[in-house]
Amino acid sequence: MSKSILQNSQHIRFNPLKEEWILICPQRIKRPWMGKTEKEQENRNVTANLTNPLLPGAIRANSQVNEHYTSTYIFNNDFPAMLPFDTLEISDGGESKDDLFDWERAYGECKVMCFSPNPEMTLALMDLNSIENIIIKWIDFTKEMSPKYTWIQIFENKGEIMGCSNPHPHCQIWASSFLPNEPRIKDRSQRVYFQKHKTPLLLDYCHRENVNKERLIETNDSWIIVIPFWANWPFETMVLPKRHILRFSDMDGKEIKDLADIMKKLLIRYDNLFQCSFPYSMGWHGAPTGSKYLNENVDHWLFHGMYYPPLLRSANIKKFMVGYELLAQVQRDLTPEKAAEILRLQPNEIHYSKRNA
Ligand code: H2U
Repeated sequence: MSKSILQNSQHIRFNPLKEEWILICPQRIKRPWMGKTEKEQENRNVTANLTNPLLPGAIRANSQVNEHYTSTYIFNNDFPAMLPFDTLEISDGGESKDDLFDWERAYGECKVMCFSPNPEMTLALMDLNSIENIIIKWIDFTKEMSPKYTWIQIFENKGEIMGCSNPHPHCQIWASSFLPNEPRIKDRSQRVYFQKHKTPLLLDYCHRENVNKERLIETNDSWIIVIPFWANWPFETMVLPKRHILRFSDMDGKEIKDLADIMKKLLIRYDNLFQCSFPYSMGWHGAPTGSKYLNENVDHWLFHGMYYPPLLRSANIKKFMVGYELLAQVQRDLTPEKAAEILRLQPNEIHYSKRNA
């Protein structure tokens, strides 16, 4: 691979996981920006805001009252994106297999999980035991739901810029009877790679990135974090296990502790980068579940996490996925290697807000 071409000249790169190409144009980063800037910092001070429905004891939109929780708290989303299974009996079953108008009902369960009773807390500022506790809840929850659902998507939208409706620290869990697009494509690409190489695509990728180090941000005994070679978003990262873990449920105690540690380090680097509470969407992907996938060989899968932050040049200039991205394919100007270099320069232990404490 010519390092010089990849850093200095226009080229396209292939994402083998999603079977798509990305255009990289490093010289465009120098172009002047007179477009939209975001407002500096969202106001995280929501403690006194009694209308916050995620607070302990708060009354939610459907008039239910939250428990007076002291660590994490899970409740059913009052505006679920999917139909509960018990509506199956009363449904007309009316699905269609028409080639042009194909559709079926969307069954599933949607939950909201508060990370902390403190509305100003973020994962970057949380102590390691609390992060570990969140990971354990994610594991317990996926174990409980996986016999019933094909896909369990845990995701966190952080920051107004990412469409998050409430700054109170929380994530969502959407369990569905169907396999959504992203994991459906990843299932196919990893299966094809496994058939050809007899090893999992992402485990091979993890080992190559761990040796190469150019895109490596963090590493510990159990995990690495890289900016993928094919990353779409400027500071997008991927969390990969060093061992062949298929799903959340495969992690041992040491891997859980190491995951909490590496997540916190990444999030401190993110916040330090533009000295703001860094916005992102993040989530986890492992082998699909439900009776079909739990009973078949899914060794082509590797459990992994993704962070998609929208910011590009500063706390108030974001990357837009518009014209060429919508009509042709994603393009980026900051190379993944340069973005990794910039993130590695940030401290990963001390959060900028604690520097003078
Ligand atoms: P986001 O901030 O990522 O949108 O997640 C908050 C979720 O919380 C959202 O899906 C739910 C919304 O439907 N919610 C309730 O279920 N009840 C409420 O009273 C407020 C918000």
